[in-house]
Amino acid sequence: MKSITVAALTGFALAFSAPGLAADDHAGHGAMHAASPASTAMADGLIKAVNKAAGKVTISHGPLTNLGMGAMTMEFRVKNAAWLEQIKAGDKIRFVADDVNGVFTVVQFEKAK
Ligand SMILES: [Cu+2]
Repeated sequence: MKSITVAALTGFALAFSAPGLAADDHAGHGAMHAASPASTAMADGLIKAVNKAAGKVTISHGPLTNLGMGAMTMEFRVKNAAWLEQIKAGDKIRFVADDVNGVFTVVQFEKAK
């Protein structure tokens, strides 16, 4: 089930990354892992704090190319509050974030080693 979801996301990235990359070509192509749609979709993150009451997680993240964001530490909502039970400060994850109604939200994640 999980691998199916990842495959679907990768397919989504493949379908939409080409025009996006062309439009953003001037904005720092070197920062991206060029020609790798999978790494464009999944960013590296280090969990700094989990706030279950607020349904939010603070992540020190690598570049989020789909959001035009460089590496930084910031708070995200999570799509599924149950995910907050699966992560804790110090965990490394790979994740996809998106702008959901103006709120940066983790929409997919997996534990990283
Ligand atoms: Cu950020």
